[in-house]
Amino acid sequence: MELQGSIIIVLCIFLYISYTCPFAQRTWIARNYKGLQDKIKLVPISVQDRLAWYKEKVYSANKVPALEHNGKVLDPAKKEYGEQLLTHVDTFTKDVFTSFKGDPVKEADPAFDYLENALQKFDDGPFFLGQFSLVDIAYIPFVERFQIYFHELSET
Ligand SMILES: N[C@@H](CCC(=O)N[C@@H](CS)C(=O)NCC(=O)O)C(=O)O
Repeated sequence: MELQGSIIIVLCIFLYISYTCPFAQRTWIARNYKGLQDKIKLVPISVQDRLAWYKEKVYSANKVPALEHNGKVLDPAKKEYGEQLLTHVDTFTKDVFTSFKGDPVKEADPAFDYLENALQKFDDGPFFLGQFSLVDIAYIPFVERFQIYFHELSET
């Protein structure tokens, strides 16, 4: 086989599980159901006897399951919180638009407090989930327009 000049891309995806963990078993079933046994390698670990490298290098919450994709760990806590924030986006925009009919500065306050609070949750970057994600894309087109509206309101 002639490999010279070719680019070989090796995908390394590892699913860390514990055989006794029901949360991990869900992901294991999903991987098998999707026929991804060759692409996602199982790494069974013992929850009772976790090694220090797991917490340090893989998942700081020190729980299973965890999915590592090319050296990057997909954090289940971020996934869950991201889904929560995506579910909330319509409530946020509705609450702010509704506040325009009354006293916007006062009535929109809780809606923005929710976002302020969400932005404190992960500290590995300035975005909702730390690093840039779909959640930022969902919110920012509205937030930047609301910012202009409230800025103009504060000038009148
Ligand atoms: N969905 C949750 C729960 C996972 C979970 O609680 N796994 C248990 C095993 S079934 C675990 O790793 N426990 C270890 C610990 O809490 O220290 C997560 O991924 O954060």
